[in-house]
Amino acid sequence: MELWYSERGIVPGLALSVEVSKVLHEEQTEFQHLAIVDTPLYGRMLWLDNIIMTNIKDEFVYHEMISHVALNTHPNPKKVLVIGGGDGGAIREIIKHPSVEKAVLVEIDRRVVETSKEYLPEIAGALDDPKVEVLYEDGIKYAKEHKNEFDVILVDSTDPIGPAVGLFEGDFYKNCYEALKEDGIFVAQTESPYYNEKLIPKVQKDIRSLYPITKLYLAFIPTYPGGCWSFTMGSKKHDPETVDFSTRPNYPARYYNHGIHKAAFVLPNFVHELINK
Ligand code: AAT
Repeated sequence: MELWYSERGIVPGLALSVEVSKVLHEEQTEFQHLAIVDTPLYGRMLWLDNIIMTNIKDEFVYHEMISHVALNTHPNPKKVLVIGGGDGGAIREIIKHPSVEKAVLVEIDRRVVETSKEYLPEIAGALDDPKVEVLYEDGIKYAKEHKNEFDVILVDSTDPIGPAVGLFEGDFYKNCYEALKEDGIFVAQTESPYYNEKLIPKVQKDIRSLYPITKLYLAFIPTYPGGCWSFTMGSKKHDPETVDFSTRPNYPARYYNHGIHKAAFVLPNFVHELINK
């Protein structure tokens, strides 16, 4: 008997289906339905509420691109905050930067972290690094309670449903702005330009109202709807498009390089239109 898992409902009219060879773990946590499955195509996968979060085959694209663009734009990032991202992939990338002294992960669902450590050590392995602090609380509340503290804030959130709705709202963005230092940089995953025609311009507007430098950049992720994925950056001082790469660290990466960093800001016309709506 073949078993297939389908991501359905988040983009109306679309199903993203993957053959599953083995279901390793399923539970209803306090916040969401969590599943870990093995698949022939993507290797091990983490699903939340029947939506694909990450998998062994393509996770490097998302985790490198949510992290390294901001971390190389900032000349000396020391303290970094990740909101969401309980699988630990963004944290693994952040601590590759030698200037980083502390990375704080604020994940609402403890079970995502615990399960990722157990079943996805390739992704979650860095969560035990001494530079990393893992807190189990709502990122919306955490951002409100911290001022002038971080060089970089990354929002590695689920889609704008359930506990993540507030992570796409103006008040949260304002609190993140205030939690950043005077030359801080903010990045949020902002979904697919094909299917989120309302969300992307709304986030652009919110971020533009706060930061002098606001940009959208893209990466290609086969397991997220549309395959073409967007990240929105707000920067108080440093322009991601004029980075002096000769002063930036070298570290191993599979997707990110300096050419990709520059190219990611080159947008197709329809995406330009979307962000200027
Ligand atoms: N690294 C890719 C995986 C994710 S998971 C996003 C995480 O955000 C989940 O573990 C979820 O529990 C957490 N989260 C949701 N809301 C909050 C909140 N309010 N505070 C803190 N953490 C939160 C991203 C996948 C993107 C999927 C694209 N389709």
